[in-house]
Amino acid sequence: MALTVLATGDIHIGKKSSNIKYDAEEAATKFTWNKIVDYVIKNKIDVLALTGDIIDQDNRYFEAIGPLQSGFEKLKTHNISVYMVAGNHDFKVLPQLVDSEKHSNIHLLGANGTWEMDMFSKNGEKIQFIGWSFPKKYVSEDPLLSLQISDIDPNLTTIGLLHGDVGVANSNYAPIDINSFMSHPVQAWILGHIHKPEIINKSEPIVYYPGSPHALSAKEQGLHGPILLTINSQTDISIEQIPLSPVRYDTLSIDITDKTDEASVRNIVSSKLFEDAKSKIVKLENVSFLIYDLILTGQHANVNDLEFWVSRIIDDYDREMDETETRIYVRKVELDVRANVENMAELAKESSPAGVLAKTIIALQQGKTTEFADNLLQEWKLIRNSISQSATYHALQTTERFEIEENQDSTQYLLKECNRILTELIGQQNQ
Ligand SMILES: [Mn+2]
Repeated sequence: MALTVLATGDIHIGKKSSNIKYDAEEAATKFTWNKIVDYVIKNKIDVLALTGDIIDQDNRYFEAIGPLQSGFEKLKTHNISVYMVAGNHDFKVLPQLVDSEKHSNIHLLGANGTWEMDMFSKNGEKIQFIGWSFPKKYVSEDPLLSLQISDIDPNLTTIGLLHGDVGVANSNYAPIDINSFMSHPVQAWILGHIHKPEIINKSEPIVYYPGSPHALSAKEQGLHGPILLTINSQTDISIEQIPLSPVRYDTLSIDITDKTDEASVRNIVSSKLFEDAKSKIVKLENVSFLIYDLILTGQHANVNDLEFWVSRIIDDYDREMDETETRIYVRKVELDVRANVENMAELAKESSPAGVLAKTIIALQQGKTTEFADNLLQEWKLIRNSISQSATYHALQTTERFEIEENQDSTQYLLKECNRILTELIGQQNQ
């Protein structure tokens, strides 16, 4: 008989998803924690594995511990084991909770930053869980460098639980060298810290970020949910993502070329949104809120009108899918429209503002530049540097996947803005 492990991390119980229009219980991450517990019980899963940042010790701590403890109790009643490690957000509180609980089914591995192994066995089948927990908020050494457990049996399945930052050498959140995973007798590494689900290595060993099971903001797009490991043998482990997040964020691009009045813009937006949601319907069973960022592309003659129409889409669009009772609405609309100019090259010869813009657009599209663009980029760099060095942002200087936009992004941004302003200029001329 195969053993089953449901694995997840970064639940951040105590937090809520942003941009939820309604006062709904589904917005809170404790809702998803309860769903995970129910899923494990209903499907008779053998082990729940948690990879850290389960609760947020700085954020509504007292709101978080109640649901966590009652979940643990429910799991104990059903004789389900929990193996977990602490992350940078719960390094202090998780060991305290487990200690005071004295639940024989709950195992916190590697407290104080020391690797630890604990054996799970059921009907003669065994899994060795190894893990390392954050001992403090910031850790700048690779935890895998200190991994040495002498009593691992290489003939049994071993699963490693770890919270940290794979491939970010200067991270303050446990930088992990991807090559270090290979040099240990571990068949599957399940990680925490990164909220986007990501397969780092498919096999030998499996290295996997399940991601946050509950999408917290528009930065966490697409499908979210825990992963289910089915361990048929030491060399045969299958993985499946279980979409449990009640909130889903997505981005959709819509071409609005030739849609010159408000009604036709609304119609195309409305039908494309619904079409996209329909195409995901099998994945929407547990999704209560599907929240879109729209990007409108194509050619348009009047940005001012378009901006106004778009603001009404954000306010008004709200639709429920009958099949899944999913509410669909729009969080944000970005305009990425090109000016409706018949001959750009001809316009670029003019010395008028429209001509300068046209010349710059052509140059940027060809990977070149103009004096106008150079001056703007120079100015942008000065402002960016003064902002990033400002004392206000010193506290934010972490490596938690925080990167300042580089040149390519600034060129793209400039191109977009040139198109936008040119569209507006041309629109005014035509009025
Ligand atoms: Mn973390």
